Amino acid sequence: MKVTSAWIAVATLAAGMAMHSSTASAAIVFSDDFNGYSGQLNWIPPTNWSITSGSVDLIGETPSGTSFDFYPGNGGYVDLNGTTGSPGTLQTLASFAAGTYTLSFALGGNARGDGPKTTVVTLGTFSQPITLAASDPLAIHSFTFTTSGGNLSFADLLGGNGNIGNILDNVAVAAVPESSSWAMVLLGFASVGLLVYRRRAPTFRVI
Ligand SMILES: [Ca+2]
Ligand SMILES: [Ca+2]
Repeated sequence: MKVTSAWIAVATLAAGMAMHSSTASAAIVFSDDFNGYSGQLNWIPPTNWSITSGSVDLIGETPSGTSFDFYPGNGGYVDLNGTTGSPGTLQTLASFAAGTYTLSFALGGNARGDGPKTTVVTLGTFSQPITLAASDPLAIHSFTFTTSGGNLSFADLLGGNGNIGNILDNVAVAAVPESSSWAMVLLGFASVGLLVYRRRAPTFRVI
């Protein structure tokens, strides 16, 4: 095999690998594990979030102590129904640009024996309701989607006891590079490499 065709083979392989692993190379643009906040019923987030309707509680094991620790070992987390009887909407202060994202978060059942609760997750044109039974474990949910952009929100719907909601933790948003732009970047590198090789080629030629 000639070196030039080897170059092309390597570049093609690299481009193919990039296309298949674009999710893995996604860059985290927002994350919150709720571990650094003081616990508070009817929580007023000091940063990152606002409450746009109803109320939520910041509970679990927090720097201010341990309260209502339904999922021990997870530090602080959010009960999406506060203590006002109105389920809450927790919304990021940040607005995300239009694009493709992988959103992951931990969501658990209410753990207090109330009926099933529905949390609606929204980011622009992406919207996903998730209904959990009281005993459903705190588990990772992950979605990759292309959206018009906007703020990310988690909203519990009204149902059952308005002070008892699903439990939210470990929210992360990663921007996923477009496969085509990755391929273009790699094609660019390959072209530069080819030019460098051609310029240097006489130096390495051994007969
Ligand atoms: Ca946590
Ligand atoms: Ca509550």
